[in-house]
Amino acid sequence: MFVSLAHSQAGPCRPARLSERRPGALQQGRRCQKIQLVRTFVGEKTGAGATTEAMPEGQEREAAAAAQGAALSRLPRIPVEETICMEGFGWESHKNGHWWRHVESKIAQLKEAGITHLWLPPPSQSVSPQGYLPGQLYNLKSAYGNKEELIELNRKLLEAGIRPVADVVINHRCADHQDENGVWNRYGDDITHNGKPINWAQWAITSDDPVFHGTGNKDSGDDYAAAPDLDHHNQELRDGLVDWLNWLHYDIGFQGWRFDFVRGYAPKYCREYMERTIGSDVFYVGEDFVDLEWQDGNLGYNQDRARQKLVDFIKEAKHTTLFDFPTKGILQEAVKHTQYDRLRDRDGKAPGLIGWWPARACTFVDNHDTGSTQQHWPFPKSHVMLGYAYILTHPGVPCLFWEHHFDWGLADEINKLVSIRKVAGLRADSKLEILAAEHDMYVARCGSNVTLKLGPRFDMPPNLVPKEQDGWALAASGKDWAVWAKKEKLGQ
Ligand SMILES: [Ca+2]
Ligand SMILES: [Ca+2]
Repeated sequence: MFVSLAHSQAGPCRPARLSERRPGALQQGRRCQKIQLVRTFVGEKTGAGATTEAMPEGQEREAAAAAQGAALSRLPRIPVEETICMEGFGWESHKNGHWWRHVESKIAQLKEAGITHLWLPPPSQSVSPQGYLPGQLYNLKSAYGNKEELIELNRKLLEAGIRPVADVVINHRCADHQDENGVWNRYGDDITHNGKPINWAQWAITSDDPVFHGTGNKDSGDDYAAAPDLDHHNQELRDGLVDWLNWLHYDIGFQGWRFDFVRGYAPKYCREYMERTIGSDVFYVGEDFVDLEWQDGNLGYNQDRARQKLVDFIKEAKHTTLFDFPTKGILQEAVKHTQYDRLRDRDGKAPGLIGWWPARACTFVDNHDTGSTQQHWPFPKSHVMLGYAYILTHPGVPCLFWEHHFDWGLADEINKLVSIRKVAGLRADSKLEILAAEHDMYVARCGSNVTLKLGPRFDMPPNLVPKEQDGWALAASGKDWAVWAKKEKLGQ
């Protein structure tokens, strides 16, 4: 049996507040419950291709922004492989009312955490307070705060050496006005800005959107039920989005993009949005909550089709990483059922996206959808640190979660693992050697100087125990996990 993970795309699945405008989107939000995203994916495994560079647009705007006093400090680019990201919010962070200011108050702790990037929630005005039903893209008055507070937050993050990443929701956009049939498919553009106006009409909406009466081309990806899907085939629409992204970069201070619902449009457009804005060699991440395969309610051991789908997208989009949903799913099933043999595929590699394309895999334990207050697909609570021990000692770009740090009291333990990763020089593309993967024990060595053991088995085979005489020292441990590092790396 092939069972879809019912992808619950943040905002629209939750009832929006009645006081909010655009009832069209509100009504359609209920349809989201019925989405079944079951697809079959085929293709070939691939590695990274050659790079062709396109110059980002909008650099001249930097000087203009400086003249307006909005200049933001710039940070040197760091290799994507050395990125350590954190999701800087949970599902209900908007309830704080001043989230931008709240994050600003935590910058010292964020710096201590050793992160290089902080992913912030969608910044634009939105039908749903979480931000995933955006309307007026240039209006940055949101449930998280206002434009001035956001610029100030980004400026302070950059001063602290942390690059803010914007959550870019561009598969769909909620309209401001109804057409003659009462359908919400006409857009306003209420905020004065440079670049193309985005007061779009039905032409900007895909013609196969089942609800919003678009007259554009057919969707280049999946439809999102709760809102009008944008026609990314349309050059004028793409130009408008590029202008907006460049404004977010040059005027507001964002240094990377997290592409929401990236399965909703073609990877070539995703590539264009990177190349025409911040450019290549920068950390980006896309969210494709890919369907995993299940048999009789059990997660299949082989998730090649899921990771193949992710690889196919990355190959065409070229510059972005994707969230490694296969790794999360497999790891948490291994923990739940004591099936650590899941953690090695038939070729002896890691079974998630990190096994095939580690430099383009963004690993995580939970996010605002899977965990937080939604709990759609949470990692076993008792073993969250085991999850961090895995992602922080393994290849891939790790993405921490705000709530684990600030609400669960795990900051010290996670910081220690981040520190071990940095001191040992582990990167997204470090070599991984899986030494054992049995039902109750997993042992792996990453980058030749870090060893991880997972699972409840107490006695490791003597040949697998990292020995002091070989230069190993226990660096960190917790429930069912232990990490050793080479002593010279720990400064011992
Ligand atoms: Ca739609
Ligand atoms: Ca779409």
